[in-house]
Amino acid sequence: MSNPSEVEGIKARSQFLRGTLKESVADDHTGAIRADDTTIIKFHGSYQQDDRDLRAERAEQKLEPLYSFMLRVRMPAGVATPAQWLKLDELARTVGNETLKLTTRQAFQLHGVLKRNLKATIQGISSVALDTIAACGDINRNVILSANPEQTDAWQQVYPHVQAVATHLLPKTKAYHEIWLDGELVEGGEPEEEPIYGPTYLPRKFKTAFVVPPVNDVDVFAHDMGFIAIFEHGKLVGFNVSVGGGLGSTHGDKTTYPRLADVIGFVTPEQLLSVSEHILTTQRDHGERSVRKHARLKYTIAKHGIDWFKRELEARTGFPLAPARAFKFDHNGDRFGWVDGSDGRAHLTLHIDGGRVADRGDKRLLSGLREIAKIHGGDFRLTPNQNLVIANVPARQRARIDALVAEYGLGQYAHVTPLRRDALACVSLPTCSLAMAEAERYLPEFVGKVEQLLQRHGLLSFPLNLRITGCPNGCARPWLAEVGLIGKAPGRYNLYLGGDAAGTRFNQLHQENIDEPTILATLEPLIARFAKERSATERFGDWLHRAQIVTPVAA
Ligand code: SRM
Ligand code: SF4
Repeated sequence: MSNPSEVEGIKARSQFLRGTLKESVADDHTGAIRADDTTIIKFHGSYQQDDRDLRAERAEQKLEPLYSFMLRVRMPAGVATPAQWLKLDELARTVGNETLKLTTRQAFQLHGVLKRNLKATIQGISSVALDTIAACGDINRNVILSANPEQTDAWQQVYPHVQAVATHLLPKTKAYHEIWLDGELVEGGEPEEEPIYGPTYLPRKFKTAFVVPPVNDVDVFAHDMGFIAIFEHGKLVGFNVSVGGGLGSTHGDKTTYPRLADVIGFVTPEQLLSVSEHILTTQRDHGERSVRKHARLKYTIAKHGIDWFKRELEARTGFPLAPARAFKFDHNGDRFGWVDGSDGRAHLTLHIDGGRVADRGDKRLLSGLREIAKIHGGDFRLTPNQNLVIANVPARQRARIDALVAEYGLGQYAHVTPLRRDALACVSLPTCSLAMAEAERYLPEFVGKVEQLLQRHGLLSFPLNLRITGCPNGCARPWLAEVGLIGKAPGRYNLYLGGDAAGTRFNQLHQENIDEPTILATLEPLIARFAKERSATERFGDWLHRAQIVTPVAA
């Protein structure tokens, strides 16, 4: 067996996620933290970053990079109260970069927090009963759930199970409280135990999603562990279980690849916690710990086989999984606009370009949502597609919220094309250290160019699922789009075509390392043919298969 990776050593030595973080944060000679602590701080929900737009200039001036920290707030199912929104808004304006980022996994990110402000910021987050623990790192991350307000009754039945699994799989170390919240020092960490994780936690990140069919807004098959809610006569009876999804890969390395999860059976709500724990411990014990790029659950399953995995899981839980129940997905985006709930309350889903809540020109999203939070009598739900639901609005507040939406330019959902409304891009430059090309900053401009193509062929009001990422880690789930662009180098992307509209089929590499004119020149004749050849309800991704421009591949 090969030696454990360096990260395994850092975790083992960290005494349950302490490392030397306290000392690192206290050191005012540098804006950075010690190298080993950059691994440990991820488990506390933060990444050390530097502004890549300024890197070269600062190096020329012989200055250290402009280090700052991204903080990711863990919020099961993406639910936030108005008070929580207002606190995050305040932090974004006072210690962040004056933006709030809504992520593809229903979390908030603050960017640009300087080291000297980290502790107070985490304390601020804690003051409204939120935290950042386990939002990143080799551990079960934020547990997500469909946000579709058309299914409020189903959502209410599933939500307590999301919270239960999220809480059950949290780390038990007190390091977070000790370092950030001035909790009592647990000397050296000796008395602590991590009954589920053990001292080295998981081999790699681990992601859990719950989904309520027929909407697959969470892209459940992209997750390590998925629970597909099954209802009979409107009552939740249990969950189909899926395992082994994941999207990250490395350009040119065929041993890394995206993989769609397998559905392995059905469990009742009573069996859920045991199953979730033992899926995780199977990966804990059998996942790769030497080569990190092979360490996700998808590779463990690919290595041992899905039948082995199921047997191992059943041996650990002590009960067999029942056969999976029938289900069907029809769409993996969000539903926009107002929806009336069954309890007299209404829900408004807003489109947020790139998930970036900021004040830019006449779109004053940060200010507008602050004003809404001040009067809102319900809550907020972040969607898994970087959008936002103003949820549970009492009938009397609807007109006031509509007025604020209009005043602050938040009503894009009603005016933009379906292409723009559903398009996704990851953060990428300037904060992401792994970015090879632009994504979030490029999306609005690129969408405009594709809109021109669609308009020329009479398809401007037609839905087309487009996703862009700055590298093949796949943070905006580009492999599940009808058209996916994956960054290769500045201004150059790999073009992927042929995903479906329900997040159940991967697209495929069509052209490699091409620039914008080539991408548009490649898309135009396909869109022109599609306009002529499509059947009434056919989507672009499905037509690409029917026309044999792309051919199916195994998951
Ligand atoms: Fe991601 C790493 C941003 C969802 C796969 N992701 C990163 C980092 C932390 C870069 C880094 O390691 O230094 C990015 C921070 C950028 C920044 O400046 O904020 C980053 N990922 C994001 C977010 C914010 C994208 C967004 O625009 O919304 C999403 C945060 C989700 C959250 O709230 O937790 C985000 N990342 C995803 C997804 C989508 C999903 O999970 O549904 C994926 C693909 C699914 C998967 O995990 O396989 C994803 N991110 C990755 C990977 C590749 C993992 C792999 O198995 O190879 C990395 C790199 C890594 O882990 O080494 C990564
Ligand atoms: Fe960064 Fe790549 Fe993720 Fe985009 S896909 S946020 S560039 S790691």
